[in-house]
Amino acid sequence: MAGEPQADCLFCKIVAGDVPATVVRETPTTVAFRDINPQAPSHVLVIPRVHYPDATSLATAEPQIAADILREAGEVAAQEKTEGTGYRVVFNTGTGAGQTVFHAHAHVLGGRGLNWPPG
Ligand code: DGP
Repeated sequence: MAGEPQADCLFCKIVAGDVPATVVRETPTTVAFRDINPQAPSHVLVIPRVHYPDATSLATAEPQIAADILREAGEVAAQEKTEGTGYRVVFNTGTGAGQTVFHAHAHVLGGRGLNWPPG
């Protein structure tokens, strides 16, 4: 059923506590944890507890939880003290855009100057 945990999903396992992660914030609908391969001094992933394969499918089915992800991205940035340098929220969507884990997630990057356009 839509939103249900998927047995073969890494991020569902992190939500369940079956795979360890360095969790920095939790809410009833979201979990935020440090990326295993950080691309900036602060690199945190914010994910919904429910399983949708990407941000667009999450926003279509559960718009309030998609909004929760964006609000939490800002809370993470504040907690990580990246306001001074700014921060970036990224939703890689599709393999061509670099998505490798097909459970919706926001990358929250900060702690250094961030170039535009990204690679
Ligand atoms: P993306 O490429 O946009 O699908 O981002 C997936 C991110 O997930 C990538 O930056 C690396 C991160 N990642 C992959 N496996 C693990 C893991 O086991 N633990 C943590 N904390 N992050 C992971």
